[in-house]
Amino acid sequence: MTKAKVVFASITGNNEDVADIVSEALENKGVEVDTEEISQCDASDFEDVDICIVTPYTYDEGALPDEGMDFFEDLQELDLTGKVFGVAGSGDTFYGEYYCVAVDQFEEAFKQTGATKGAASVKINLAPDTAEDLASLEKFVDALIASAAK
Ligand code: FMN
Repeated sequence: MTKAKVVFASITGNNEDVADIVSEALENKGVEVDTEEISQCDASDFEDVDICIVTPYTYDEGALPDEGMDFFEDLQELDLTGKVFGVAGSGDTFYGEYYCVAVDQFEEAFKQTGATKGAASVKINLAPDTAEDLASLEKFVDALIASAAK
């Protein structure tokens, strides 16, 4: 059975919601999923799964989640060759050029690991509650599953 781990960073709940939507969609498609808050787990947990996902918020003009800094540093040191990764996060378009910068930074960190980008990164404005948001997250999950099956 394909295994996935979804790691979220969230203060006000939007990225936890993104993680829940992604996790549920994966489960509905037969993937075994473990979902955890970023400060409660280790980046090395990704070594035990096929699909590695992070859903981070962005703060203070492009800053990564404070509580996720250790995870972010450790992630870049891993060898995740043969695994598939995806990043989907909520930010706020109000922040202009800093919109969802953490999503781009986690994508760059994953690239250091040798993992394969299984889906285009998804950026959600605030709560993931529009039909468009849900469709893009569904597409994200489908692409990750297809990539993991290759
Ligand atoms: N969103 C961005 O996209 N870029 C930012 O630089 C950014 N800075 C923020 C700074 C502050 C002080 C606050 C309160 C929010 C900021 N945001 C920024 C918006 C949050 O990322 C957005 O509200 C997100 O949905 C929060 O996720 P959460 O509900 O999972 O905590």
